Amino acid sequence: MRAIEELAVRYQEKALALPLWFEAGSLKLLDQTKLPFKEEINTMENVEQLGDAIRSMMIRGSGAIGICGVYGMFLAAYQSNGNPEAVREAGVLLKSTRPTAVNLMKTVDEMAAAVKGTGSELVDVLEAKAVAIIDRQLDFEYKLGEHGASLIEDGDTIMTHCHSGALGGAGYGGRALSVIRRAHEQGKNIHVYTCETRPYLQGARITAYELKKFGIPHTLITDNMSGFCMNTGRINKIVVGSDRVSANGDLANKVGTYMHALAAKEHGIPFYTATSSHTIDFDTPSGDAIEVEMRNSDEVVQIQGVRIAPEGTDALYPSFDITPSRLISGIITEKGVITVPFEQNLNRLNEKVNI
Ligand code: RI2
Repeated sequence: MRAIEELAVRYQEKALALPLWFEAGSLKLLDQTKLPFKEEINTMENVEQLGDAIRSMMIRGSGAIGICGVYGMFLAAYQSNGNPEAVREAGVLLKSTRPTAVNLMKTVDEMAAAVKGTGSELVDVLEAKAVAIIDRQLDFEYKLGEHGASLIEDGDTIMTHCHSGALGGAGYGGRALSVIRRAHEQGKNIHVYTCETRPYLQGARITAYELKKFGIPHTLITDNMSGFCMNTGRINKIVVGSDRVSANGDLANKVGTYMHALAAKEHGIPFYTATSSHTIDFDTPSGDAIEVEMRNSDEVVQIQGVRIAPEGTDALYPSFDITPSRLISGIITEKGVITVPFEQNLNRLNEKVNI
C-alpha cells in the first residue's frame, strides 16, 4: 500500500471525518451535497472530475478544498506516470474552481514548488509532499482547537455560521468546530447555535450533522434569528471559520458573517474567527482586495431544487462577505490567538513562522 493510502487508513482508525482520500488509483469523497440524508461516496477518476466536484460544492470549506489541491496535484502526477506538464495543468484547473478561499491556491503552489524530476521520482516526491501537507493541516486543527478552547468557558453558548468543521478540513474539526470539539472534550458544558446558512444550508445540513456526531448539544436557527438570540442573552460567544484573512485582519467568510459580527459588536459579544496561518494572505492588504465569488442565483430562488420565488424573480448570490477587523475580537490560529493591533501582530506571526 502506498503511503498516501496508508494516510487514509491511519485517519479512519482515529475516527476522523475524512472529506477526501486516495484509494486504488483514484480519489474518493463524501458528497457533501447529499448530507445529512445520505452518506454517499463518489469516485473522482481524474482532476477534471475533482474540479467539477469543487465547483458544485460536493466538497467545500476552505480547508477541504486546500486538501483537494494536494490530492489533485498528486493524482495528476500518478495518472500521467510522472509528467510535470500534466501536474502544471492540474494546478491551473484546480485554482480556477473557486476564487475566494486562499488555501487551495497555496496548496497547489506548494505542491507545484515540490515538483522534481519525471516518472516515478516525480510521483514519489509529490506523494511525500501530499502526506506532509495533510498531516500538517490535521496537526494545525488540533493546535488551533487547543488555543481556541482556552477562550471557551463552562456554560458558554457559542454561535457559528456556515460549516467550518471536520469535513471542511482535514478531519478533526476543521477550524471553528476544532475549537468547539476541543472545549467539549475538555468537559466544558457548552451549547452551540448553528445558523442555517442560506442559501446552501451548510449550517443546517453539515454543521448540525457533525455536532450530532460529536455529541455536542446544539440548536439550529435561521440566519435572521442571530440578532434576536444575541439580544435575548442566548449567545455569548461567536466562532466562525474564514476563507481568507487579509494582511490587516479583515476576513472573508460565508455571506451573513458580516451581519452577525455587526450585531455582536452592538451586544458586546466576542467574535472570533478560527483559522490556520495558511488562510492568512499577506499578499492581500485588506478585505476590499478579496475577490468575492458570485454563484448562480438559481441557488437563491430554489431550496434543494424546490422553487421558492415566482418565475422571473431576479436574485443575487454573493457566496461570501467581508468582515472588517474592527469587528473581530481575535483570530485563532495554530500558533495562538492574534488580537489587536491585527496588522502588526499578524506580521509578527509571519516573521516568526515560515508561513
Ligand atoms: P474553513 C465555507 O465556504 C464557509 O465560508 C465556511 O465558513 C468556510 O468555508 C470555512 O472554511 P463554502 O466552501 O475555515 O461552503 O472551515 O462556500 O476551512
